[in-house]
Formats: sequence, structure tokens, C-alpha cells
Amino acid sequence: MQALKLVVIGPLESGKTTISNFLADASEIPYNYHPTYGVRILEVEAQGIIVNNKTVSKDIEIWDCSGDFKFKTCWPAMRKDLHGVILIYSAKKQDCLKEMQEFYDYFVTQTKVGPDMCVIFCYDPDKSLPELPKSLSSAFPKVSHVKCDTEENGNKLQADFRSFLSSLMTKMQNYSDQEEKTILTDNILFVK
Ligand SMILES: Nc1nc2c(ncn2[C@@H]2O[C@H](COP(=O)(O)OP(=O)(O)OP(=O)(O)O)[C@@H](O)[C@H]2O)c(=O)[nH]1
Ligand SMILES: [Mg+2]
Repeated sequence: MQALKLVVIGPLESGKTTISNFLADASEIPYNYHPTYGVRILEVEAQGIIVNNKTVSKDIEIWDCSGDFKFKTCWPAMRKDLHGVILIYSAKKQDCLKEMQEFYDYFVTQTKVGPDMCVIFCYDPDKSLPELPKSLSSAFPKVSHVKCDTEENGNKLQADFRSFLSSLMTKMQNYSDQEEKTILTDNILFVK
């Protein structure tokens, strides 16, 4: 079975590697900053995801991408055959609308991935933000947008991630069921 490819993208030093490690259940999470060089791929099996009232497991590839635009040459490989997008920005650097729009445009708008197959995480480990920045919420009104941190609210981050997986996999299944029906209908018409 093909793994679900999730691309984690966003500005430099926004928390992508920290969150990717957490979601992939990495046992050691280094909290000091090491810029990601290009991309790293983490593999994890998500268990107990609810898809159309059934509980399923799924292999996931988390593509933890660098936020440095010098790695833009890697973007086509990162975008190829992706199923979902996790956009991450840091509460410390909220002035990132232009960059977020560029990532969103390339990885979401220009692909088959719609706004409902994308989630925005605002990484706020110091709880510096009372609420989500309006500039970003209003720029991406159709995208689910939540605050997260890996330490105190790890359970909430896991729950938000699982709910994102559930909605993403439900949409994918409904889409492939629909495609199957269309092929069957086309074949029946053809036989007639
Ligand atoms: N306060 C706090 N800071 C943290 C914690 N975890 C990570 N950080 C800091 O958050 C920043 C984000 O680091 P990364 O996750 O490596 O950033 P990134 O988005 O992967 O960056 P690039 O790979 O360069 O694009 C770093 O400055 C970390 O030191 C935490 O639990 N608490
Ligand atoms: Mg990184």
C-alpha cells in the first residue's frame, strides 16, 4: 500500500523539524536549532485513524523540508505525488505572510491538494500569542489553522494531527470511490 506523503513546509526556524520529530514519535527531540539541509523524510505508522466510520492504520511519510529558499531547486521533488500539506510558522515571526503565500501557492494551489487537505500550525512553545494572528487567518480562510507546541500541549498536537489525517484520508477515499463509480458507469455505457 502506498504511503501517505505529507509535506511539512514553512519559513526558516519555524518549528518544522521539531514538530515533524514529535509527530514521527522520534525518541530524542533535539531542541537546539539545526537548519534542515534540503529535506529529511521520516516514516511512521499512524494507527487507529477513523475513515468513514472504520478504524484504519496507514504508513505516513513526513517530508520535513527546509524553509530556506536556497533549496527551491528541491521543491519539484518535494511536491511530486504529495497527498497533504502541513504549513508551519512561528509565533515569534508572524510577519511571514508573503512567504506563507508563496509556499501555499506552490504546494497547495498549483497541485490537486485543496485547502481541505492542508493544515496550518502556529508553533508557539512560549505561549506568547493570546490568539491566532488575523492577517494569516484571513489570508487562508478555508484552511484549518491551530496553535501548537510539543511540550505542554503535545496531546493536543497529536489530536489535531490525527483529526487532519482522518479528514484527509476520508476525502481521498471518497474521491477514489467516486472515480471507481465513474469508471464503472463509463464501462456500462460503453458495453450498451
Ligand atoms: N521554547 C522552545 N523552543 C523550541 C522548542 N523546540 C524547538 N524550539 C526552537 O524552535 C526553533 C525551531 O527549530 P526547527 O524545528 O529546527 O526549525 P525548522 O522550521 O525546521 O527550520 P529549517 O529547517 O531551517 O527550515 C529553534 O530555534 C528551536 O531551538 C521547545 O520545546 N521550546
Ligand atoms: Mg528543519
